[in-house]
Amino acid sequence: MDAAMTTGTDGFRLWPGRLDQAAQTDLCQAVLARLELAPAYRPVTPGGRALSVAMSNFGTLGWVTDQGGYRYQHHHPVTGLAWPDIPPALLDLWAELVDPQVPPDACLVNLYGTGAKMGLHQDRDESDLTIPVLSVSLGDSAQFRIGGPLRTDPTRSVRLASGDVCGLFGSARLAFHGIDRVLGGSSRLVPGGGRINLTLRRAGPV
Ligand code: MD3
Ligand code: FE
Repeated sequence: MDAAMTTGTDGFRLWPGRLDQAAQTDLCQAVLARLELAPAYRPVTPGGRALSVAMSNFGTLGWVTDQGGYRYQHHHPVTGLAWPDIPPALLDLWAELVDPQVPPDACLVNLYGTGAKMGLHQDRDESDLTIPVLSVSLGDSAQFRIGGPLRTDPTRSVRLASGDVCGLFGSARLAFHGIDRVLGGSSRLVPGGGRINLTLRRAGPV
């Protein structure tokens, strides 16, 4: 049993400060280097509205949204290139905290500038919705909201800071969740400020 704390929503696990300062710096560097090859872009919803969050992906599959809908695909929608590899430190984290037998094949990169947020939603575009999701936060802190499997379920708010890792296991996997706001200027990790969230998933069949 490690030091992870379990919170009120069953299956939501938070490891505060799981990455130390050196690990955060190294991971941020690994992410920024890959974004040179797979630039973050502002996706649009199927309804045609631009998200306030900029996105890119690492891994064999990347999550995209456009007027054609939500899906996973092998190529960056702007460059047409394959996504860069998932940083090895993230694969190690998944093996330790989730499952060494079934690795993630998708790492969504969310970049939050001042004023960016993400509305309440479920993640359900993956082929096996019983496989957990693991999320790593870097840079500015965020006010994260998580509820239950119904949009109308009560929600609670959790502060996610740089170096925090959270896991969505069991019933939390289908919980509605979102980012209410980012606390600008709360970290100096990301050059130019802002928040980077890295979400590891198994999107394709096992
Ligand atoms: C709860 N990202 O990319 S990470 C997303 O901070 C997303 O960028 C947020 O929601 C962010 O889909 C939240 C924490 C997280 C990730 C996946 C989840 C919470 C989750 C899946 C199910 C339930
Ligand atoms: Fe999500």
